[in-house]
Amino acid sequence: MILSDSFDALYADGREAAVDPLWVMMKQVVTPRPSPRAVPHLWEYAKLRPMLDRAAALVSAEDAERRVLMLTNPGLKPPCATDTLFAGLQYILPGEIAPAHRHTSFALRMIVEGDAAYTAVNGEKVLMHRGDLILTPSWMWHDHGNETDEPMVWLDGLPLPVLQAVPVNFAQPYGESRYPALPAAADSNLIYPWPEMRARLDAACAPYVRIGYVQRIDSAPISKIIGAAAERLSPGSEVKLARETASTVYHVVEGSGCSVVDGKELVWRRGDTFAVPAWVDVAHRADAGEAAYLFRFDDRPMLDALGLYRQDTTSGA
Ligand code: 1HN
Repeated sequence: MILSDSFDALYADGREAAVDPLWVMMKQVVTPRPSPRAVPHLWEYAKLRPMLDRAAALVSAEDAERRVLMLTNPGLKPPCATDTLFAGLQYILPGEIAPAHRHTSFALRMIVEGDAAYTAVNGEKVLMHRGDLILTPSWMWHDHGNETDEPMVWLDGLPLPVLQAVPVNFAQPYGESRYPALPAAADSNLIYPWPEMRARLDAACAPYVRIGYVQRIDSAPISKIIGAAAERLSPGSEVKLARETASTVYHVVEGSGCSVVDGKELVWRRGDTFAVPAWVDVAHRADAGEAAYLFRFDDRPMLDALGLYRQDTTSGA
């Protein structure tokens, strides 16, 4: 028996035995409210766009495998745009190929700039246009290529931070740069063209409307982890959203305005991307003059499946 014990002695012996006292960190382990490490943050496209060209001068899409500038949340480390979501801007020049591979992670892409470069997913060659949403389901071979004469930029969204924590993500290269593919059918389940979604948003006669993306074939969620939606704000309109345990990455497809996220004002325009951490107050306002269209992806399907999704119904509209 130890005659004169002390906290320090116990903690030191504990460390050697690979144990630690919970009571000194109980409040950090279970906080009174969700405590994301992500902070509200805006990435301005005008600042990032020249860096994509600089990256392209330094590394080819082939050598990079994926030439992506990660949007790293200032409260976190790469590859985190929020606590659970990865976001990155991918760049592909005319004539380039980002070689075929597959991984366990689901990925989505929102096209930011360019016209008709392709992603081939599991044998379907999908041509991409501004504002289109493209899905890459888990474990499907995919390569990207640009047979046009202008560069293409898109926003990649993956649940990488979750898959690192679990950890279940792994990837395989395909033996050749391209996986054999034929042109995708017009009603492919992998592409959700912007004009269709925009028309649906415009048809809803409300100052603020949000429409979720679901799979074309059976209206199933686009993935079990990540959800996506598009929002429209009429010119000059405002909306206050309920706090939720999901975190979100927003991308400005058209228009300009500002969002107040956890008290921080983010002034955005077309091409910008911003992070909304879990459980913060969010309000959007579109500038007068033209409607604003926002694309968003979040981790709500995963939280729903785990029984962890909550909204603060006392906040928001
Ligand atoms: C990936 O495979 C792609 O296939 C994009 O285009 C972004 C970020 C992290 C890990 C894999 C792609 C990625 C990625």
